[in-house]
Amino acid sequence: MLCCPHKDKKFSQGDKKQETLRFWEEVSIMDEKNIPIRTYQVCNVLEPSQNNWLRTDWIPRSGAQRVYVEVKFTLRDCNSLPGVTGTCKETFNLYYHESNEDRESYIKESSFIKVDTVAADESFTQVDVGDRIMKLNTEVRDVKVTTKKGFYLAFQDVGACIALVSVRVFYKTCPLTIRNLATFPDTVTGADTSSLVEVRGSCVNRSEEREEPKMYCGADGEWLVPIGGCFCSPGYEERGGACKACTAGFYKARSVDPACAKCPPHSYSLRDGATVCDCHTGYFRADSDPASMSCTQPPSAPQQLISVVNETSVVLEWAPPRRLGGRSDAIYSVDRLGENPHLTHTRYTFTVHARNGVSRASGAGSAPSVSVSVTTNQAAPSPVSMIQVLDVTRHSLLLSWQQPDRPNGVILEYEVKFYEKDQKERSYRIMRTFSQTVDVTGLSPLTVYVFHVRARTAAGYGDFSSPFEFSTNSDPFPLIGEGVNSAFLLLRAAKNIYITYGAVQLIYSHSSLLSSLLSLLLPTGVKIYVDPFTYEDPDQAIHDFAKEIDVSSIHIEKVIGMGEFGEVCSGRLRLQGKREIYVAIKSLKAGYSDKQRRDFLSEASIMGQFDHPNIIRLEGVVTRCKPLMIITEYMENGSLDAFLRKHDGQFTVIQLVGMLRGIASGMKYLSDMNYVHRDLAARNILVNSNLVCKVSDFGLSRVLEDDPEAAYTARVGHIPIRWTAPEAITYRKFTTSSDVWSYGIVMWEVVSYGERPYWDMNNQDVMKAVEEGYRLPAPMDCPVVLHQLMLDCWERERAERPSFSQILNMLDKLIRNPGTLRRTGGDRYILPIPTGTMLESGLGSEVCVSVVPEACVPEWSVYEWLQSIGLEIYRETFAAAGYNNLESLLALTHQ
Ligand code: ACK
Repeated sequence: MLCCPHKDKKFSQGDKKQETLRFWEEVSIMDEKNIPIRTYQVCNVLEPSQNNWLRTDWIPRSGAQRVYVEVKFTLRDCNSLPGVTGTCKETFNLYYHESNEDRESYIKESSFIKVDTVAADESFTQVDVGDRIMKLNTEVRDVKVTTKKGFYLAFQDVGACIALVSVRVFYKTCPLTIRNLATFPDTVTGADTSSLVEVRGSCVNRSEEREEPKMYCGADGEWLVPIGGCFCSPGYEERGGACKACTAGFYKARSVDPACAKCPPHSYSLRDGATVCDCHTGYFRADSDPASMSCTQPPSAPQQLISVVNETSVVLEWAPPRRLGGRSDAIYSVDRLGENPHLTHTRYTFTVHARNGVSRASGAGSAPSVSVSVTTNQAAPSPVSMIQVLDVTRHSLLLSWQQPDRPNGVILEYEVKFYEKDQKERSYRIMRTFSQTVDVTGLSPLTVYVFHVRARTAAGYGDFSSPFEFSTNSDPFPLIGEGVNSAFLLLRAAKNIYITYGAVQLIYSHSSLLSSLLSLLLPTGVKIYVDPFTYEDPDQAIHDFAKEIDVSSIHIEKVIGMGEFGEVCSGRLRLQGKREIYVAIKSLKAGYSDKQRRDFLSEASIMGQFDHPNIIRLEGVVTRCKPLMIITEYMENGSLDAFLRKHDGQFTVIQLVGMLRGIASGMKYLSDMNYVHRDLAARNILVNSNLVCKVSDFGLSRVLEDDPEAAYTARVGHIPIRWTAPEAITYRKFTTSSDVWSYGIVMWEVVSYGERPYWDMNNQDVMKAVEEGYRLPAPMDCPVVLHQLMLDCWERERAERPSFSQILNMLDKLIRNPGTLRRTGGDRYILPIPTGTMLESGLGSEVCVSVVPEACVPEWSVYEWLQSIGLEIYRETFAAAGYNNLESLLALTHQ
């Protein structure tokens, strides 16, 4: 604590001489330990228009981009100075001037740029050395210095009574660190308070790159978002952040192996750093054996070889060797001594050898073997050369064939072997017949079967014919009825073509049929969103869901922004018999295509189905004259992200939670309607003058991806990576649960007052980091419970994320018990990043990356289908009635 810097020269009580400092002066004083220190003081409080400057020497910036200036000073309270009127001030100004020169003797005041006006937290009223009444103030300001080699600081006094005690100028770095076996150097932070410096790490000694190691150095000197890393090289393992050699008796073969392992049986390592263990004498390792496998031996000879002669064929049988050598890959080879196998009365000697994977490595000459001699008798018939089909039905094939060219005796019977082509020979059937035809029955309709035929004489079976393929006929088409039947036919079509995105999407059908289908299945009172793209005629959808407004009742006032299709204006709407209201008017710019018209109006068809205080309300549309317009309620504070940035730090936590509650309530309503938003982000939330937040933007992006055509062409969809759940990015699984993920990101945006999620990281790194388990840290002053709720929304498994109804309950509870919002996490923290597989790639762009839509939609279970239409409670009922797949639903009757 400093003692009394103003002692010598300031006003002191009872001192009538009023000795005053005219300019900044260097004054020696004693600190509280009576050690002399130097201060700069000024105190011209009686004279108006003071402008006294004090400047530092040139300060080299040494690579820093943002410097911090910590000023310690004392300041006299004007009220405590007798006789002082309006001239006395209680602040001073801090300035800086960037320069390459360290010898500028005179710098014009006007070339200094103001950093801030600095006021004291504590001023003092009396000089009383003994009581230590004077208070030392410490204020820190930061300033971006990027243009020159160094800078000067200056202090401008405009009539205060101040003593500058110390000025400390510093910059921040993220300190040298090792993460995931990569070293990251001491790194100077970026120029702006929200900028991140991307730093590549280098693998520590004896390690190699797993994936390029990277981290970001945050403005406050903290390392953020480690990605990638290194593995210890073969022969080394991680110990205490370094790679240490495996000790004798241990080895590590691959860098991906987590640690050194004990040598496997029958092997050893004598030196440190072994990548593989050597085999004991008499034991071997095959080239393809992994280093983790025991060393093994070749097998002994096969045992108990016996032969069974069937006219001209011989069946040999033997038992495995007594010693398999510790392996399971024994193979046998048979050598034959003697000519022409199909001749009668020939003597042969067969030798069976046993080998395994280390037979070659063992260097032993011939493989251990066992032999047997046999004599054959008569030649078998030659193969049947052609099979024909005489008749086909849905379940049978009538086949015929010719006798073999060389029967070599009287044919006793034919054997027909056949199987479904798809099944290959995994399961086959055999039929025997004396004639040259067979009626094969019990077959499945519209299935390809493969047939082989062989003949048998007294000499045994000949070889099978080559394969012949024949297909059965298809089932006839089911009857198409009226009413209920057509609804189920549509259900079948829907299953085959496209069921997706939370509603049954029936393509090429009229929505009234959809309604009839749903009315059969839905309990009354459940309202389900109908996708306007299921309408054959898009104008029909607009007329079903939106009111046509006469253009004369709209009064456009000014342009407030640009939308996807053209300008967004504000204005007034006066409908007959109603009071005038403020509205937002989106218009479709001239020269649009049919498709653009349809896409533009689809937003109104979607919005028109919703009626909720947290969903932007559609007033109506203008489609009968040009330009086409969509009229919605007016939201005075515009979009939420810009609004929060403009009012950084100005709301209470309860106000922020109130906004989040509104958004959650709107999203619960949408999810109850089975509508999946897919682009939930603060930029798509609008705020009115009462701070009520409403979900908006039911526009184009979904339409593109939902387009059934798009699924079958290489059409490219746009996904806002930072807001989108991993499963929606990787395989387009957009569900209410992926909306919940986005909601978690919106929470983060709100609590951080519109900060960009994942700051200025690129999309590819965001995907990788999220995939590796990284989650956004709690924003400054974020209540722990809110961050926990965000983390719950970002569960990798979508089934584990909360529902909007649970989120809403949670927020209501927090609002009722604001005490729970008081605990904040303090410092930011980084979640550990588990190692795992990485996303292969992503194409980076500012907000969106392009993905090629999937070519087909996975088949749904009955449960998934029920879930998609909000009727999962009937799961048991359906299952109990035996409806286990969508196909089985086709058999449902109205009764
Ligand atoms: O952030 P903003 O002011 O809020 O800029 C965008 C712009 O139009 C383009 O979308 C604003 N906007 C859109 N709809 C409305 C509305 N219903 N009320 C007020 N502003 C709106 C949005």
